[in-house]
Amino acid sequence: MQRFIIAIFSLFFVFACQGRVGNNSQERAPEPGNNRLEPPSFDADSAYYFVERQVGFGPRVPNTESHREAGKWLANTMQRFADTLYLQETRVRAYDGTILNIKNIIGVFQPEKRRRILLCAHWDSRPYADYDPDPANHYRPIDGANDGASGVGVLLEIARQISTEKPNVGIDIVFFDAEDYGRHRFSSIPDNDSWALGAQYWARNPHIINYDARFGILLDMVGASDATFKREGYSMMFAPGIVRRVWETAHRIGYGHMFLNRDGGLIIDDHYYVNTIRNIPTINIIHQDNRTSHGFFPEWHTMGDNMDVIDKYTLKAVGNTVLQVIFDE
Ligand code: AHN
Ligand code: ZN
Repeated sequence: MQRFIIAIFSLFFVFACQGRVGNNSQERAPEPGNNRLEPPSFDADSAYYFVERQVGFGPRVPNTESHREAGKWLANTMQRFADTLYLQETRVRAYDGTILNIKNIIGVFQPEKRRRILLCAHWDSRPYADYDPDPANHYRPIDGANDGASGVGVLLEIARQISTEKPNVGIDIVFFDAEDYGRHRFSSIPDNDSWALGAQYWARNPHIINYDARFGILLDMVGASDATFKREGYSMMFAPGIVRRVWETAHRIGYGHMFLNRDGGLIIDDHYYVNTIRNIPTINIIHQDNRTSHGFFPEWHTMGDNMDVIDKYTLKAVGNTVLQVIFDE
């Protein structure tokens, strides 16, 4: 840990504490240039373990002990793999007035590279199972094994892979906090940008001033069995070329049965704010399923979103696709 910089901002309801925690960058060989690289193979057992570890802390709801402990573990784990770790700690105001202590966790790989790709997922889990079939659960927090932990698990495994096998581009992995503190479905309070609070904060206050990337990929609900990914609406609006590239890559390496050439819905998620506030063309790989009323996987926002829904094959399909895309750069 060579450097530690703390900056304190104070906005309306927002304080910030931003720390650069550690730097393991070493001397490097000259830029490899444009040689085609073979991606490493994604280890689905390792990704599954990363999902299981997160869920083991309990629901990762801001302002709880489980959230704090999981946040520490995620930061430590990312620090083992990344060249530089940034922690962005702040307070945001939820739709119901609760002040949430949140932490965005950012791992930077090959910071010297100018061409960069952003990969992201949310690490918090929802405070309420408001779609649970049993009304007694409607105000209980969820494990969020798929909704939250799966995207982070896939990205931690990608982080582990690229710590030793380096692509031609720099990679920034951001774990956003407080994505899932959005308005309870039975609340009378209006929903004004109540989702993706960590992403909204980061988009206005990136870890590096004027941070930019060629494009971004958000992973959300990428671990359930029989997952299908449709072309999400805001991804098509802001980054249609990236959707095409990622879907073509998935088809090329054998996952065409999951990455469907069909249009899905418009989903307000972390990528919406990365696109609209930060102007980085960012897509969302998100499991959409027309067979449910809400359009997501059946256990979405229920107590059933636990380790039982996680399928290593889905983690592997998404992990290998994203690895292939970044190694094709
Ligand atoms: C809305 O339902 C508005 N957005 C869904 C975003 C989300 C929730 N992703 C995971 N959980
Ligand atoms: Zn959710």
